[in-house]
Amino acid sequence: MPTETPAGETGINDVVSIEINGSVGLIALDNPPVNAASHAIRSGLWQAVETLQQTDGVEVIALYAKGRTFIAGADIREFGKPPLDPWLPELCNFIESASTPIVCVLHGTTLGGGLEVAMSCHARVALTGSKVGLPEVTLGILPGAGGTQRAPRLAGIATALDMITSGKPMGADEALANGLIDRIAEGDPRDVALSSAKDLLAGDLPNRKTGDLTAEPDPAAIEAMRTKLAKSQPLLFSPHKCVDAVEACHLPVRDGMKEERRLYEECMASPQRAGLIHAFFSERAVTKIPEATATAREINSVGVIGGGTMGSGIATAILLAGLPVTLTERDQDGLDRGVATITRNLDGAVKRGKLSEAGRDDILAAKLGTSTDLGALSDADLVIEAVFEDMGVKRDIFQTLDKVCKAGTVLASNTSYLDINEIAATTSRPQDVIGLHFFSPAHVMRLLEVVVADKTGADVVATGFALARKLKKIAVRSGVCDGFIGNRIMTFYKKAADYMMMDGASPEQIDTAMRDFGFAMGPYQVADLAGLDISWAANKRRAATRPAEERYIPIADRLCENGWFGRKTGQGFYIYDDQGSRPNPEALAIIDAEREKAGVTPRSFTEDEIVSRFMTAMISEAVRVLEEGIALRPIDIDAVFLNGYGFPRFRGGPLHTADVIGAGELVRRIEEYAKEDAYYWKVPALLRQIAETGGTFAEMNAKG
Ligand code: 3H9
Repeated sequence: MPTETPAGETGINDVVSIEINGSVGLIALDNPPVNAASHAIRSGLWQAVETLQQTDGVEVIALYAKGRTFIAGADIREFGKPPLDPWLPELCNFIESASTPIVCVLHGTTLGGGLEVAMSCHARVALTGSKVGLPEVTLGILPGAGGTQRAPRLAGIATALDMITSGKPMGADEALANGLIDRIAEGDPRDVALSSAKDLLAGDLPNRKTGDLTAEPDPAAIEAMRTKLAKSQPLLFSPHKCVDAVEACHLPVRDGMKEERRLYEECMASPQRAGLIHAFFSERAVTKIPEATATAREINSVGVIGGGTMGSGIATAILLAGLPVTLTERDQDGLDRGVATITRNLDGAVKRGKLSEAGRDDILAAKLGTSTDLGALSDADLVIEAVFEDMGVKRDIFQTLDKVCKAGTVLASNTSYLDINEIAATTSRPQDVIGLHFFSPAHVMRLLEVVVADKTGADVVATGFALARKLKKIAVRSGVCDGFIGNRIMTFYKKAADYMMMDGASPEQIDTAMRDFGFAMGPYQVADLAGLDISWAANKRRAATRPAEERYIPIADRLCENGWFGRKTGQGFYIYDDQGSRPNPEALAIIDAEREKAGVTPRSFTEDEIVSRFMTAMISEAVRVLEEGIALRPIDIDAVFLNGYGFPRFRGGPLHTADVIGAGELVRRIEEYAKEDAYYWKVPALLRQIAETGGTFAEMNAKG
């Protein structure tokens, strides 16, 4: 049914319109925010091509999109729902077989199904600065609308394999060099569509059906990719299927697409697909917070207090985002160390191609200031304190900041555990005080916990989220508790690991089991990396309030008493030297001695039991964090673990995993484990309720 559209355009439906301009039939797509190929886009586009093909005088069709991008992919929100005709593969084949030549104009990010539509057109023009890619693999699937068949025909098998198995987009220049597009142009999508259509008609642009081309056979590239993936991604499902699909490109295009469809369906049915798509939406949903409508304060200058690893990493992240930073330390030595760390971090960014040498020199010369006086921060819009975890020291700093900073400065603490309410109460402006908890290395890790205290102003919360956007980080809102969302849950599940270690599992066995589950590192590798002295300090702080019923495992403390703090001292649970790392026999001897002292007869653990206890502990504390309102929704917890704790992305996060295991099974496990330790293993009320009502955490997410 045609709808109202701007002059000259006829609406095919709400999101697709056509316009006749001489011999050119223009098709415009308008489906904000990213022109996803929804059912309306697919059916509208089909109808638009059909209409224009049958329109007298139209000799060429040009397809473009309005808004910020050409089609950024199939509409992921439709996945899992009953498919509605026309399917994207059919639409692509229909476009390719059109009797009237079709050119498309790409701008923004033409991804997945968007690039598949483009590759089905007879010519492609991309606007300067645009990107193209086939990121399906990051969602646990493969390009399912001919992408695995047409990309190798245009770009060659080796390039197609790289782009499809990595999911990484490429710039227009690279796409042109690889043959994925035919031209780069400047201008407005509609204007370029019009001029490109005329060029296609005049023979100034190639007019080809991609499916008619053949891809040069390259069995070596296929084998090399299989070998690489077997090593680098042994746990993932879809990258391997991507290779199988590309291998079918020697078949006629329609036959190859049948094989592609079969493999696509296998990926769609895989639980990894559900986990990866959950991860994608979680990372976007976390920005939906109660303070989202408040206006963020403007941040043009930042002060960072503390030049240790954390403070220097935070300063680096902010400098890389283009903001000036004043770093303060207690003395010149501290400042020198901080500047040296920042310089090393920036050198690393240059090496990784994230920054030019001139850019680094400019940052060091013009953007980074230093001082040993907190008074130097009087004019900063935001100050982030990153000194060691001592409430007394933090109080002194915030009292001074209260005196020296201008009105309206956002005063943030990077504390990992301490009470932001208590810190805020030391100032006369608690509304300006917030927790900004970065993860080390702060210029690399994507997570930022924005910790909202009782009196934090809504605009200050919005400022934390705006800062995260500027730093390209994922901000998650957390309430105040010991350790906030992430460290609180980690402290709890780390105990489950320690109990298994005490009862008979070795640290290496536990680490291996969790790596096989998909974690980047096991808990003892993480502890060694973070520094055992850090948790030792926290253990001492908590000792006075530790309930008598709690089973306490002092093994890591014993290691620290020997001066073994993990990686930084060359040994902890593992030994670190030129040959890499290996289990520390002296740590194993300490474990044996502690077992004997406690009268524990070690027993054996299977990998399944280790994973089960570890994950059940993680999930039960995650549910308590949710019950107490520390996290807004299950997805906030999932986003924290995916981005700050190396949680396997294909498993979607702890509470997505809880849905996979099932609340009933989790309750059963906790009750079983509680027979040995009823203090540690308790069923959270919310988990029991979900188990009894047959609900899921996904339903809680959907309610928001
Ligand atoms: C595919 O194509 C399969 C085919 O091969 C086969 C089919 C048979 N669908 O990221 P942003 C939403 S699979 C639905 O914040 P940015 C997103 O949730 C697809 N919704 O913006 C958010 O919504 P909200 C392959 C989508 O500018 C809003 O758009 N394509 C989709 O930072 C803005 O997103 C991909 O994997 C979608 N496809 O980044 C591309 N994409 O405002 C996935 C986005 O309600 N998308 N939304 O939270 C991206 O990588 C980024 O969104 C993009 C824009 C780079 C496009």
